[in-house]
Amino acid sequence: MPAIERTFIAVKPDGVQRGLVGNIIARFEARGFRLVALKLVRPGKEHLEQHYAELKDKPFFPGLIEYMNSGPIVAMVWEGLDVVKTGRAMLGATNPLASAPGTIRGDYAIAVGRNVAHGSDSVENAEREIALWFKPEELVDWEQSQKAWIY
Ligand code: FUP
Repeated sequence: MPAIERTFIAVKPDGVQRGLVGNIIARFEARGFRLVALKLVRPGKEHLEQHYAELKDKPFFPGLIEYMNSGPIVAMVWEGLDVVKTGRAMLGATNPLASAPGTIRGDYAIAVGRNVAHGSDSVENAEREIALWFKPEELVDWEQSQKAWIY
C-alpha cells in the first residue's frame, strides 16, 4: 500500500542557472504532489559534504562538492503518495544518458556531473536530508491550512 511520504528535491546550480526551476516545480505540482517547503540557498561546502556523506570516498566527491557549491540551489520538500519513489522516477537515472525521455534528466541533461536535480533515494534518506536542509518550522503542515481557495 503506498503511503503519504515526504521527499527532498533540489534543483542543482546548473538547473537554477539554466532557468529550469519553474519547469521542475510545475512537474511535481501537476503530478499532484504538495509543496511543503521551498528556499533558494547557498548552503556552503560543509553542509554539502554532509548531504553527500555516503559518497565521501568516491573519486568524484571533490568535483561533486565543487559543482554543488558553484551557485544557488533550490531546496524543496514535496509530500504525497509514494513521493520518494515517484520523485526518483520523475528525475530519471543518475546518468542522464540512461534517463528516459520525459524524465527531468532525460529531457534536460546529458552529463552525470551536471544532472540538474536531486531527489532522495529512500524514506530514511529523505528524513535525514529534510532535517539537514530545513528547520522543523520551515515545513508547512497542510492540515492546519483549512481554507480552500480552489472552487
Ligand atoms: P542520485 O541519487 O541519482 O543523485 O545519484 P548518487 O547519489 O549516486 O550520486 C550523487 C551525485 O553524484 C549525482 F547526482 C552526480 C554525482 N556523480 C558523479 O559525478 N559521478 C558518478 O559517477 C556518480 C555520481
